[in-house]
Amino acid sequence: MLVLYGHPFSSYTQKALIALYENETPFEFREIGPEHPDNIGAWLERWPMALFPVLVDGDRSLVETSIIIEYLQLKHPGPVRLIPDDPMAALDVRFMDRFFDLHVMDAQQVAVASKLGRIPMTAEDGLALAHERLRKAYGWLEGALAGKTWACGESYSLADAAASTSLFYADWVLEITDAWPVLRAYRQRLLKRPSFARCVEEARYFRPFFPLGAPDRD
Ligand SMILES: N[C@@H](CCC(=O)N[C@@H](CS)C(=O)NCC(=O)O)C(=O)O
Repeated sequence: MLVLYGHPFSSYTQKALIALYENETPFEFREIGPEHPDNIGAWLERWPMALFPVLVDGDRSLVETSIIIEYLQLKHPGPVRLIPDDPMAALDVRFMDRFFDLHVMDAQQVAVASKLGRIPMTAEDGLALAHERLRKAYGWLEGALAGKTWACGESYSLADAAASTSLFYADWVLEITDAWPVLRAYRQRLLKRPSFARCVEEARYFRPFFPLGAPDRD
């Protein structure tokens, strides 16, 4: 049985959960939190970098969500293939996955990390920098997503898993208004995808803990 260590409100945990839910892959979820000290010990033993999620498959521990999702497709494939078989199409998917992690998720995390005092920057400066970076990313995505259903065309992929969670929280840091209509509509489509809709529901309880204050919207 696969085991996933993570937290339901964590964006990267949700990215891995999307892949598991898409293919209805059986797994056991072990929540990281003060109520589960055993899980914390087991998680840190497997990944001293202290980041989640971590996927455990027998003797093997996997970290980094993009790698976890690639691994699932190699070792526990299902009907939904999140990385295309065609190598050039796969390259496009991997690029967009990197874009969402590095230019959307990382950007919004600056606002959160500065608010929590985890980086040497005031919360005000952190929010300003996050806004600057997100405006650039939203602007680029507005063109890159034009005419597409999903990040790389008509097939839902790894890139959409990354987009779902990064855009979900980015919108809470800098709202994706009508100034970016293509991106706004894409985020709405992502929210309707059953695998991600399930993640959003499972994490709803934790919203009061969002460090910047969660807005009253999905
Ligand atoms: N690049 C990593 C990022 C993982 C990551 O940043 N996880 C966050 C949660 S979303 C974390 O573990 N943060 C540590 C903490 O909150 O203490 C991945 O793709 O898995």
